[in-house]
Amino acid sequence: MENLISRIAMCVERGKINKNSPYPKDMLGEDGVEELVQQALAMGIPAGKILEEGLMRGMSVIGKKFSKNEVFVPDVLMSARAMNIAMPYLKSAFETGETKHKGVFIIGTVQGDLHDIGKNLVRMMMEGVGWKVIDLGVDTPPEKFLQAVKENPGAVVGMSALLTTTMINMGRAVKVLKDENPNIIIVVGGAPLTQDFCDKIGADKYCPDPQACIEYLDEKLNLSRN
Ligand code: B1M
Repeated sequence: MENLISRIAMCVERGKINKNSPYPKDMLGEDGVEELVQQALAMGIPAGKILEEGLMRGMSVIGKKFSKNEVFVPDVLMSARAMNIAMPYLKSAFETGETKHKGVFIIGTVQGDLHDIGKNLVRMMMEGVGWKVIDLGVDTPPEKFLQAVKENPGAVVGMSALLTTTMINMGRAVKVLKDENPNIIIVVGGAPLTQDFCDKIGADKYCPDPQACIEYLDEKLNLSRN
């Protein structure tokens, strides 16, 4: 079992998407993330373990290498694609089968920012615990968040930012939303954020990971007892 999890981590790190993927060349014809994740689920390995100890561990390794200029943008993109291919399989494993939604959760990566792996994880986990999620994608301008809220009164908004340069756009989006909807709940996340930054831009809660988001909203909206 540990071997399988380590292979998943290695395939994410190397950007090996699936068996048919021609990259990387030295792994031609070998199983990739898509096959290994399905095998792990079939063996009964919990989706959370596959996510944290396999996929996210591989992403963290490539992330550190990227920081040290040991790999380049295309390598990281391949890893991101390898990680994303696993999401639909994990999503169905996380699904609770609950039919009544907890509410509507609108999520997007803020304007100027193209990172979507963290956002996709939050989306998947929120759906898994029963939220109806509207995903606005990446590079989301404040007006797009506003429009989605108009179409879904009472929705909670989640924003993700991975760059110090795009955090400022998160502040703008929060202001636009709160000016028109003072009672709206906005949760924010992404590696460079802090609770202090969240307080400064007037969002409601900084969530370091998807679980924090789930727990905060359960408590705030008294949902865990429903
Ligand atoms: Co980018 N990138 N990147 N990148 N990239 C970082 C973020 C960086 C830290 C790497 C580095 O230099 N050390 C750095 C930012 C530096 C900074 O601002 N301080 C950086 C840079 C500089 C850039 C470019 C500018 C590089 C360039 O072009 N020269 C460029 C910017 C493009 C743009 O957005 N306009 C760029 C591009 C890319 C790729 C396209 C190659 C690719 C993104 C692919 C994709 O997302 N589809 C990429 C990647 C993959 C990374 C790293 C390696 C990994 C990010 C990631 O997906 N992590 C990253 C380095 C690193 O983090 N070590 C890096 C895994 C993911 C699960 O974690 O997103 O943090 P994360 O999400 C977590 C939590 O933060 C939280 O939950 C998740 C699970 O725990 N979370 C939330 C996230 N959002 C949340 C929302 C919530 C709640 C929790 O509520 C709503």
